[in-house]
Amino acid sequence: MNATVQARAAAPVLHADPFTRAFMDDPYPGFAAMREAGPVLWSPQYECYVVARHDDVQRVLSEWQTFSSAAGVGLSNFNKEKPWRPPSIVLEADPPLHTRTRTVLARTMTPGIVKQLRERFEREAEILVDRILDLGEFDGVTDFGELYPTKVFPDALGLPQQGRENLLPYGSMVFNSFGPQNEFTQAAFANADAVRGWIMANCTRQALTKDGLGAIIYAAVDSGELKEDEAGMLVRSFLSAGVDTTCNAFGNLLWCLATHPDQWNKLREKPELARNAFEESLRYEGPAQCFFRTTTQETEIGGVKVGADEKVCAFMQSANRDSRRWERADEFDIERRVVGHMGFGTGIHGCVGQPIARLEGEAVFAAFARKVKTIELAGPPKRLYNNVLRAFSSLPVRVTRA
Ligand code: OVM
Repeated sequence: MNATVQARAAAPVLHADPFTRAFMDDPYPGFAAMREAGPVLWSPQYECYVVARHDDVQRVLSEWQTFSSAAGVGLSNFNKEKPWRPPSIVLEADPPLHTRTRTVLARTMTPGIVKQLRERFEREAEILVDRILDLGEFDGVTDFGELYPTKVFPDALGLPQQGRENLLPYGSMVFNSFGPQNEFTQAAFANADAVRGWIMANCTRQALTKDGLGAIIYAAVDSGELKEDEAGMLVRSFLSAGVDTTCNAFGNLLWCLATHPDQWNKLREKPELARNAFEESLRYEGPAQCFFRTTTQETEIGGVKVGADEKVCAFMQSANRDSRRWERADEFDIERRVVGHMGFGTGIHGCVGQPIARLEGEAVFAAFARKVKTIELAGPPKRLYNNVLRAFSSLPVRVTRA
């Protein structure tokens, strides 16, 4: 037995398959079993390690020197397999490349820019909430969760109107591709060429308005920080990470409110809790379940040896429910002190878009809290199956006006 095989054999075995409908229907017992089995598990099925406890997830996502992103943050190891698209120059990169590209992205989401966007975002939130109140009974995914981020975010970026229906299918391709090649990946890639074609065509300088966040990225070309094609790749990152995630987060929080009347009443009484309610929903029912890293050298996790060039899957949503870290981990509590959740990841790759995601969440759910009196499910929700995103495909909801 060589050292790698020996190390693999020393970790407890993960028998469950997290990338199945049965697991996704209710992942929490599966996550609890992973956390109980040990600090790090070995999945013989996927030939990867798995961490599911809060502290280990936090460490794997923080120690970028040992747990690299440059070989991909999905199951596929780019050292061994060709990626399906040119790797992201921020997500699928380590310093120093990552530092340079992230600096430019962060510049598009400063407090000053968020402040400028707020008025528009709040106006659109009012329109959205008025529309669902007019409907009375509506679908929390297609009439609510998907509508807002697919408008305000591309508007802010400076993307043309034509073809925006490609944004969600592209997000589905990107996030499914982080998992194994299975039925979900296959379905997501059904119309891949057309979707990818539109995305790439609309990442160019000419496609974007002169006054949006996209233009700020292209300004970094003019100042010599980026090459022209790198700016296009960073716009691609916005389109990959910025739409599907927020849409699903909105659906998930709506479901939380419809099924936790005590929390809904608290929010209705205090609409200023909207920002923390959104944050708590990212802990309790976050849209991003896991990301992978690749070991750059031999290391150990909780005393278990892990070899070099091994894939490690960090289950952020399990960390978010770890009772080692959270009191009443399985309770949805919008007044909880929720800092330290892994819904945005953590470390140098922690979500760069979180100021905009929070702005969207706060704007929509503050308007919701002010204008809505009652909320309840109007039928059984249906799950959307995606290797990495936790989401509903349909969420029948009934609301009445305050
Ligand atoms: C990117 C990208 C894609 C998906 C997610 C993400 C969570 C980034 O293309 O850079 O961050």
